[in-house]
Amino acid sequence: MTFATLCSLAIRSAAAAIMAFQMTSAHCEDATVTIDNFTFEPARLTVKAGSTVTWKNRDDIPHAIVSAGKFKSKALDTDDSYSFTFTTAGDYTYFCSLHPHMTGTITVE
Ligand SMILES: [Cu+2]
Repeated sequence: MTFATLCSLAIRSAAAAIMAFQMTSAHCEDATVTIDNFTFEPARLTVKAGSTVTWKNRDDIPHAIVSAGKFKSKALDTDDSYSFTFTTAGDYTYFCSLHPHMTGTITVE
């Protein structure tokens, strides 16, 4: 095997690695909102259209996520999660139906 062949093989595998990385990052738009101490963290989140946001309850009491007319979870016990896929751009405000002072916003672009 010549040096030139080795070299082109190395370039090809590097290119394959970069492509694999780009394909992986295209799926990295999905995001998680953690619920802890009566707070959505982060309270404001921006994602691309088509992304799935998952809320995970880390509190030891139940919470529920409601965005009027858009989505609604059941009451989430500790370590329960709820996911919603946002297909349309816009601002989605939501709150906890059990503790309405808990609010958050998902911005979809
Ligand atoms: Cu709550």
